[in-house]
Amino acid sequence: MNRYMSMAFELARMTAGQTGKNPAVGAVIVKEGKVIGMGAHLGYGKPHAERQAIASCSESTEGADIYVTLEPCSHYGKTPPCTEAIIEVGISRVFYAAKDLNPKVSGHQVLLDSGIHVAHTPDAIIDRFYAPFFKHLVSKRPNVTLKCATSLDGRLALDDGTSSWITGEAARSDVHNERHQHDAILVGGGTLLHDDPKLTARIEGGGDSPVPVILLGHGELSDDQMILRHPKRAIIYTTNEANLKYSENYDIRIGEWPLDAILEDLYAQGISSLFVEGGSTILTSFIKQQLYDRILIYIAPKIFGESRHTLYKEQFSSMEESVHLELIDVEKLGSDLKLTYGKA
Ligand code: AOF
Ligand code: ZN
Repeated sequence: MNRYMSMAFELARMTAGQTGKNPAVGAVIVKEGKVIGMGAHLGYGKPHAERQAIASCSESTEGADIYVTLEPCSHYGKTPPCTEAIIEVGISRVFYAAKDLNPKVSGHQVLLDSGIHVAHTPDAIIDRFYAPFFKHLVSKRPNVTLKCATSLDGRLALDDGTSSWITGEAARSDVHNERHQHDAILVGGGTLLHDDPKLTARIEGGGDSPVPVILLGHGELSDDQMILRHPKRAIIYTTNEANLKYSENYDIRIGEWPLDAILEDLYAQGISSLFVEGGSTILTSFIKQQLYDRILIYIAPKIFGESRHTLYKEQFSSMEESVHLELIDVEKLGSDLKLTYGKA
């Protein structure tokens, strides 16, 4: 990868997880071998990377080159087209790495038509970085990551339900990093009422906590739930109208909501990535309905023995029917393992 593109990519990577439905993008402006500006898209609805980079320049951009990780946009969305800004300030060459598959975007052609030199310089690592963005753009639902921590024998808890502190410090801080990278975090009513989780992202220097989403079923909220103190307003799907008394604190959505309708509803609210933390009833439903993109399993070096609390709560009558996954990554975190799977 060209070193200016690599610098732009670093800017994009640093802002991953804070741009919501939008992709994280970085841009670097170079003139006569000198970096004269740089910028990143810092949040949903905020100026795009190219405009940030242009605004940061203290000298003329006339005749300069711009390196952008994604094809510049050419449409009026929440912000005006980047192509207009690039043309206006006299940039003469544009290098971009990933093609924007958003059908509204045809920046390459627009720039060419205005006489600018445009080069698409694809890079496998940058394409992989944008794959989740293009996935939800097409599926119109958030990318779903299922997460669970298990014992070596695949149990989520002891038979009596004890499940705290399964994995060690390194695995737990990795989970907080994953939370930070997702727009929303989902748990079932059982987990909420039994464990009273905070559902925040606690990483060094703070962290951007995901919106809590609770599939409460017929359960009833109380006045002392931890999520009351969550920095973001939780969305609660429930069949129990008694929960309407918490409408000031939460976004209460009454009714029988099938999972796919919930995902559509969340996407319509700007949520493009969802981190599902269980419990096992919830994990089972997502797996059974094939509504996931990745499964993260953190395995502790412990044996829980006989326990009802398994990752998948149903039985299969044949090997073919069982859930088949593809192993994507293996990481050692302290004494624990982090396994990342996709659909086979
Ligand atoms: C760019 N540079 O930094 C980003 C781009 O609603 P808007 O105006 O923010 O537009 C969002 C779309 O723009 C998004 O779906 C994607 O196609 C593109 N994102 N484009 O030129 C950027 N973030
Ligand atoms: Zn743009």
